[in-house]
Amino acid sequence: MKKEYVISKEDALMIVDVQNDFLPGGALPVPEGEQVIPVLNDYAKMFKKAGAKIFATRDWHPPNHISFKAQGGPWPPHCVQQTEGARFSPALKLPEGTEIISKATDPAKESYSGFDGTDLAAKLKAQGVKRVFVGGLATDYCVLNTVLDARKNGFDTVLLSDATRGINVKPGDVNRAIEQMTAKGADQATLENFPDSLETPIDEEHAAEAIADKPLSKLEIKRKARMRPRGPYKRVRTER
Ligand code: VGL
Ligand code: ZN
Repeated sequence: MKKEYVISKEDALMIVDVQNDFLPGGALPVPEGEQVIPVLNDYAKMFKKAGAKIFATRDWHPPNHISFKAQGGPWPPHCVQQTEGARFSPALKLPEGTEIISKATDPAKESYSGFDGTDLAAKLKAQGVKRVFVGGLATDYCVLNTVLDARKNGFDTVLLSDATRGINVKPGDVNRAIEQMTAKGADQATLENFPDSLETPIDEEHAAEAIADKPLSKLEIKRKARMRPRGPYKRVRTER
């Protein structure tokens, strides 16, 4: 039977690192990373409507961060504080009241998790949050470690698997990350597991299609729209 989640004030949405450098044209692009944006916009709208908390984490490195190749780390320089690459994607619609959590700000320390070196756990607990839903970039680094830390901090945790993409430095990394999260008790969900999302009204542009093609559900119509080679996320980073 399909699981159905009902969002309440005791839930939080965690949007992990949807920053220009992790998107096409960025310094460390995650394959298909742009595909998470319209899905996360739907989740954000849904969580906002339900009165749930919304957090957006960002990788926020100093220019000499230990994870950069010049310092002997594995990554090209990315998400350097105050740069265009560190900004959230302009296509990401963060609802009013979204709390921003900056992480990995210490030059000498890598922190993939949004909980590591931040007050995220304290904030969630102070606000009575019991369950967190996590999506964003990248599945095999910051999403993985944020989910594992959410479990360590005692939160019920759900990976939004349609709203995350990974790097796969080694083939299979993403699958192994999902196995690790599942082994620690994280559940997995997609938009189909949120009955509320099906009530999202379709827009004018796609109304004709809805009538012409009756067997498609509203959710499927939205999905089809996302597959087209155009849309708000096509504009990401074209300014370069
Ligand atoms: C990340 C690699 C390096 C992430 C951050 O956000 O998943 N990955 N820094
Ligand atoms: Zn980083």
